Amino acid sequence: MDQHNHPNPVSVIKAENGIAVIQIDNPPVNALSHAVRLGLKQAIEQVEVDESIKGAVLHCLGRTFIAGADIKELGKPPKQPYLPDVIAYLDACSKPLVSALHGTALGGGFEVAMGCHYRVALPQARVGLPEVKLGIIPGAGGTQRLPRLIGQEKAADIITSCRQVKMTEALEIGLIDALIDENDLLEGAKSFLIKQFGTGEAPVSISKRPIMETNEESYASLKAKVTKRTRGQISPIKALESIDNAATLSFEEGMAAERAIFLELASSDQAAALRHAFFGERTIAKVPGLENIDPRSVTDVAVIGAGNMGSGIAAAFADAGYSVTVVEMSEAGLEQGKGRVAGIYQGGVKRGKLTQEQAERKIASFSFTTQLADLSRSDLVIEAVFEDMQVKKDLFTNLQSVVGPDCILATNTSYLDINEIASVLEKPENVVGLHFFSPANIMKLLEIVDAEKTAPEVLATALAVGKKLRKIAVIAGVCDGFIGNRIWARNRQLLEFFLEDGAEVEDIDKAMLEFGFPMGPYSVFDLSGLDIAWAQRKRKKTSMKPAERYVEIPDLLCEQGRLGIKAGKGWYDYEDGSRKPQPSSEVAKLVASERVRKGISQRKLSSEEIQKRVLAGMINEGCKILQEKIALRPVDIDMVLLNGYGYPVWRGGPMFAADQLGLADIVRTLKEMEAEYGEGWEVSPVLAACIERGMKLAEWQCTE
Ligand code: T1G
Repeated sequence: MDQHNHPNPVSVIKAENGIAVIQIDNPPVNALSHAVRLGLKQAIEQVEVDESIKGAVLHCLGRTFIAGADIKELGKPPKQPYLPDVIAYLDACSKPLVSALHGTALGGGFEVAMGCHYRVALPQARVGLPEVKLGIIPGAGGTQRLPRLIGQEKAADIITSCRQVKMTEALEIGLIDALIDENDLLEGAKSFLIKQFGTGEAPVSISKRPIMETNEESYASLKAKVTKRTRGQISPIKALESIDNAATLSFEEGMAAERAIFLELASSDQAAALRHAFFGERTIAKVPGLENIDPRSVTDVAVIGAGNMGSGIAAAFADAGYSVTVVEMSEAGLEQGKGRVAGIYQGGVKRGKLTQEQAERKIASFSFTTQLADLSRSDLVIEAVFEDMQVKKDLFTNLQSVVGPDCILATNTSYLDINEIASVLEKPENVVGLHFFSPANIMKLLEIVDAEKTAPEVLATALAVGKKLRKIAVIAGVCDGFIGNRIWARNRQLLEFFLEDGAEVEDIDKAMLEFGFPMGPYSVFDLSGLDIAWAQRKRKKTSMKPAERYVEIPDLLCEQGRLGIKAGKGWYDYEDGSRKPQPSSEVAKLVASERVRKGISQRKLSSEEIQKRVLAGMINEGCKILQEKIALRPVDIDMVLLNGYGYPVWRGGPMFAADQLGLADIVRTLKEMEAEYGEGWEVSPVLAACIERGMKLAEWQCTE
């Protein structure tokens, strides 16, 4: 049901013992829309004037307590009554109020709860203040009340990490007053209030309490860590500033300062980008044409090939509750595979995420086999074997005689043509690409590759599986590199041009770090090893047009054994087993001599120019992907880059940036690039079409 049109989302129900229930019903997540804020204000006024009411429980219908402000309203001019004012009414209520929490009480939802005198919750509930993730700060007292409730350090941890706090911790640190163990939350909350009446103690609202004591030293160290981690993102630092105010200003002054920061951030580019990411994650799951198609049921999953990728995929499925069989063709391979799977969980033990017993139970839950015949009951088989067309075709041919008619055969190939793999099968409609990113049990991104003959039901099943795996699952069409690797390959080419034209390796890395990527690209290449890309380059070179510019430097590096960190040298030097990159004079010399050989006169490139071109290059390739209908919508491309390639989430993704910066500007940069780089760098007609029609790139439909 539409959140805005839901009638009377707030009502006051009178009950026995003088306790009223303020009930909120605003599906799906009881967001604090304008109607809810208005309803809450009126409800409190009613509670205040009705002499038969001695206290009230704030309770929500549906799957959750209030999950926060209505994100769709953020960024638009706020409408009265504003949330901080509504919460001030709760806070000032002369009758005790208890909020009864279930589901997720997040953001403004938890701020409402902190406006009440008490908080009780079901054991499965979670609370948190995730505003920073939306590029804002808690804007309805969160930064002022939370330090009063639990101290500045803990408040800063919760607000800057955006984590959802479980109830055992919430009770321990004082976020809630009691757990309601019985099934009936509402009854439990009423009993709690009656017990409070019995104590005879007057409740003290959080705003009237002094700030809880804070360990100054560890608070300072937390602040330093946050500052380091959030390079480029404004909201976490602003949240810390506001939490600091809680100690130095009065409650009222602190609230005013919080509001000012909140309003400034709510209309910022970063907040718009982060809202785009929030809704984007949800949009990609809505695929036109699949809305009414029931997915097949999937419980038994087999993964063939237990290398790093295969064992990560197997762990991802096991962690999501699937029954998993791991297949290797030889006993020796299987032993190694077992070792890799065990290694994943032992790593969890080392990092304190799992107990030894939990790890052992997990490891014991896998089946291992060398026989394809053991897969007769599989619902989904994913191959993660060697990237070779014939190997994959043979494997799928053998599989089709073993598995049932509805078994989905998925390939994890990164570059091979899935249409060709499917062509050898009797039921090509059962073939789909499931392109995971390494480590597959950790990385959020999953590209679901829709091949020519993939059945809609198979695609719907892949999406449902992606959701259960808690991945960001994006549908892509078949092409070299699908969405992510295709854009990345283009970007890699550009980074090589920068180098050959005059920038140094470390300048390029610095520019990309400043842009917000977690690592410089050349450091990443060294980390992943240069040999895989080398093999691809050799393969691609054969299909390149003669006029296409080709930079030989990476090949020369590989020929000299500079294969990355694992070789102790790559784009950088790594001395004595260290993983810290040191600029390499050998590489600098090699680059310089290539410039001379090709007659390129060196030109310095500023960080700004590097960043501008990288972005324009990604946008252009993204537009070509749209035009070829490889991606369904621009937002799908953004979600790929944000979740698999380290693109800074607070920038929203390249396609989002194109609209933010203006398409005409992007085209200008692209024309310069086309003039310099030539073949392969033609400006996509999608951009010209959008400009001509006066529309945003975000509005581009895959049906165009
Ligand atoms: N506003 C508007 N729509 C929302 C929403 C919200 N806060 N939360 C969810 N939705 C929509 C969502 O788009 C989807 O719609 C549907 O609800 C179900 O969501 C003043 C300013 C609560 C944990 O950041 O984390 O308070 O796609 O698919 O997996 O300080 O939604 O079906 O059309 O995600 O069960 C702070 C955001 C706001 C919480 C449920 N709050 N939401 O997860 O379902 S800022 C948040 C979530 C704030 C104050 C500030 C999750 C969830 P559709 P879903 P789910």
